Amino acid sequence: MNTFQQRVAATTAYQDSILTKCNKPQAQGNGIYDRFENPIITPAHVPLTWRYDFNENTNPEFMERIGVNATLNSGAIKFNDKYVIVVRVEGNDRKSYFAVAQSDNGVDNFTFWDRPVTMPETDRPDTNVYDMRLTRHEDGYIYGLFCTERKDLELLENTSAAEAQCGIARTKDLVSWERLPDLITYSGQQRNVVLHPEFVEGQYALYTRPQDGFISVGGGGGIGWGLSKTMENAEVKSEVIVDSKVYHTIKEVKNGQGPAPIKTAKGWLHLAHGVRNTAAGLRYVLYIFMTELERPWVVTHAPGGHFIAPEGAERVGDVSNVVFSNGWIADDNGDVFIYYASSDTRMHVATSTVDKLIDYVINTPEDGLRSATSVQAINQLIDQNNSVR
Ligand code: M1P
Repeated sequence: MNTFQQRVAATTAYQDSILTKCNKPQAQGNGIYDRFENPIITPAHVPLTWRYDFNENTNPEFMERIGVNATLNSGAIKFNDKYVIVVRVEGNDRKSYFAVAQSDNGVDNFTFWDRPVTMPETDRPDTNVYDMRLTRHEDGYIYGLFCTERKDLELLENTSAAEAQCGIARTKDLVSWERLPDLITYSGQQRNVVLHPEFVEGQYALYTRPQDGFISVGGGGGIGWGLSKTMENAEVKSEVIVDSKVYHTIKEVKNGQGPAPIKTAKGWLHLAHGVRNTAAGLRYVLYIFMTELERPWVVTHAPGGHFIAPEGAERVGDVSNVVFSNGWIADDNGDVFIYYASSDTRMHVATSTVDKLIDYVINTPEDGLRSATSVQAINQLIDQNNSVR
């Protein structure tokens, strides 16, 4: 075999070994959810035909031509009985694009569909698109809401000045996407916008994240809520804050809605990310809360602290000390698959059930916001335990 043939064989065999690897729950969980041993999607999962020129004449060394830097923040949906995620694939050129991958069991053997998503543009082309939230809406469409980033043209001399807004597309098959105009709000910028799956007061309902700048949410922030008469020209005229950022909590600096909430008998279950600052930079963790069924903008339960924080190898990557989720799937039998990215680098899954998550939101003490109240909560638990032991 010549170099080309050897490299094709070795590269293909390596990828096959990754694509067919089984995934098992980690040995010791916390009873709330199970983490899994292996990431579910990494750059090595991306099809070789997207990365390599397989023509021996033009690529005799079988060199990678188009590299993948990271596979992260993925939307998720059950589609044709498969666990389907719409992955944010980030190339070596720092541009992200969407690509669909599917698995039979939701925890391993994810394989990408034939091609990445061709996302139509508006008349203001996107520089970068990322972090799609999928919502199967009761109007019959699957919506993908994502961040569209463009250069801030008012600050041309600052090469980092950018503008984030909410891009909107819809589909029925996850292959052909109809791009709709970007969401209009009256906040400076938007990221982490999510469509609620049901009409509320006869209108489309959106979770927003108003922010003053591209990175900083400024003085306001929090997970917002607003209504729009249409998605063809979506406009949220006023936003109320559902869940604020709070001093000395896991969401002191900013927060954002994760995927669309899951409807349960007790209320809407929400997964979100909270951000705080540290000497080592921002730390992103996931948390859960519940809102009223009839008024999804009213919080009923807010367990204190994080639900999932970066652990072990998850702590290191392109943007270290980050976990981020914009996709989860609730099966009809109550199983829940939580898809999360670690350190803006690779995708993982954790599994739980709707019942466990309801138990968690109802029975985890709220953040009392002071060290003394944390100790009170522990003492109350010890007292309860002493009475039953
Ligand atoms: O780098 C961590 C995350 O930062 C942003 O999230 P947020 O807007 O809440 O700060 C996003 O760019 C997200 O993609 C990224 O994972």
